[in-house]
Amino acid sequence: MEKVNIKVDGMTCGGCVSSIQKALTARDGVKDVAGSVEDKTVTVDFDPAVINQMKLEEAIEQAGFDVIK
Ligand code: 9UX
Repeated sequence: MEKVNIKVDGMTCGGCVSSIQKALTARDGVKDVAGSVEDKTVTVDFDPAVINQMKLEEAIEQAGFDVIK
């Protein structure tokens, strides 16, 4: 398993965090997702043999949020 912190813009309440968690955990290879509105960060535990950071970021953007590069 590998862990990444992804900076995300547009999360303004806990519901946003839930949406992102739902969008990411629906993907194969994603084990755990934690988000912080205060830190504008999403922490993802994933299996790098199955999914990569670029795909995680795509899923966040498809859920309607902006990834800060
Ligand atoms: Mo809160 Mo986020 O009402 O998409 S859920 S701002």
